[in-house]
Amino acid sequence: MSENLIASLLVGRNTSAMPIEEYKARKVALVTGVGVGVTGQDGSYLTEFLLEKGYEVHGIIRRSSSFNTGRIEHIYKDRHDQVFKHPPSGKTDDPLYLGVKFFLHHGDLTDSTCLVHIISQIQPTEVYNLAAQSHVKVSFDMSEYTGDVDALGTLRLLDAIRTCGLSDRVRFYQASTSELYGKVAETPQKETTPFYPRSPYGVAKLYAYWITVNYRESYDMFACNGILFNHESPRRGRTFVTRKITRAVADIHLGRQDCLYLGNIDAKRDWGHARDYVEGMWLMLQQEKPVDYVLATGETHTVRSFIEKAFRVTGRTIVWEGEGVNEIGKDSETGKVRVRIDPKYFRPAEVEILLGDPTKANTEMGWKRKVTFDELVTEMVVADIEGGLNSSTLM
Ligand code: NDP
Ligand code: GDR
Repeated sequence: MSENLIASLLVGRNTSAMPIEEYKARKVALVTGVGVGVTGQDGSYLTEFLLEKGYEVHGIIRRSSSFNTGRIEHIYKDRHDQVFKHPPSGKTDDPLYLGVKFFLHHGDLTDSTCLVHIISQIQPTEVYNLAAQSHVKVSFDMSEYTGDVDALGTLRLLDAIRTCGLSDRVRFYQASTSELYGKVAETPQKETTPFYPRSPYGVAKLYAYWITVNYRESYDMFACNGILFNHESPRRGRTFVTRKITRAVADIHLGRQDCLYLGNIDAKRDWGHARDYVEGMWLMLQQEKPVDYVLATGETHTVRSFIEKAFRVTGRTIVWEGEGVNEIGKDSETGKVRVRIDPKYFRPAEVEILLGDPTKANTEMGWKRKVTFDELVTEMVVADIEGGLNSSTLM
């Protein structure tokens, strides 16, 4: 059965008769990884960004027994809600009205059938594959699952586009990562730096990277990889180190916590703000040709220095004593121990340093990060203090 015949048998929008240029002129995005509850950092920022650009946005979410659209609550309105049918201002650019262009679909990257079905229904012009088991430490405990979602999930999505006969009509973005560099071959890392992943997550993402390149070369698809260095925000998942730190600093400030337990505080990362990075994702799909780009700040900082800066936002100075697993961080004024090392957070293999070179993205796409390291840390700490004061569970 030909791909086009399969596509025509599927229930969906009738775009098959539409000339290719007319099809491509539409602005319909499919985003995986918009998340329910407290995940989906990038998906939520990207969805906002695309809605503001006038896109119709479709998000894939997994079924959850505790359904909670926390990250996207402000842009997702129930279809029967009178508010968005008649926005208070009467203007179609009212943020409340934007919700009318945002749709959620239940799906999973482990389920090919549902991916084919969703793509055939919505007939997207751009697909952003952000869904992943994205926690590096967890990938050591759930390596097979991580491979299934992060590696094969990408293959399933690319194949679903082909099965629907849309290879020449869809632009595809793959959320690749600086974890590909792992045990780094050179510093700073750029598009040509060899890969040496150090975790089941990194290895799964390596497959995803290459299958994206392979589909571009084999089927002439507009498919590209964004090799993104760490990016954070107040919406960052709570178990990633930056958010774990800013939440603890806020809770210590509010008298709700005594001490923060961490693993390797000498690891170095190139941390930017997620809002800047989703713009880079979109820019990659607006280029004339599909090309892979590094997005990074070009600065690296230790986890230790993130901790110091975060405490400083609340007026506290941390001084360090001891060595190795016995090292502690004390409040210089009160002498209270605020940071301790817990080896359970060490990884079987660590990525010691990451530092990206974003020159290519800067010169070819005009992309540059806007938010500095200090601004990022401050925004996250302040948001966690405000969230703590409001006892919000959505942050
Ligand atoms: P998050 O972990 O916050 O979000 C990942 C999303 O993927 C969640 O919404 C999760 O849904 C969803 N997901 C997980 N498994 C599946 C599945 N089987 N099917 C469908 N959806 C699934 O990640 P980020 O927003 O931080 O990152 C987005 C992407 O970018 C990820 O692929 C990540 O690996 C990559 N990346 C991130 C970087 C960063 O610094 N943030 C840097 C480089 C790459 P649920 O809520 O149901 O769990
Ligand atoms: P990373 O982010 O592994 O770089 O992956 P994470 O914030 O988890 O770790 C950064 C560094 O901090 C060290 N660390 C700790 N990490 C966590 N999570 N918890 C701790 O208690 C702790 N103590 C020290 C880690 O060892 C590490 O060196 C993120 C994810 O978003 C990936 O999906 C993405 O691909 C990469 O960034 C780029």
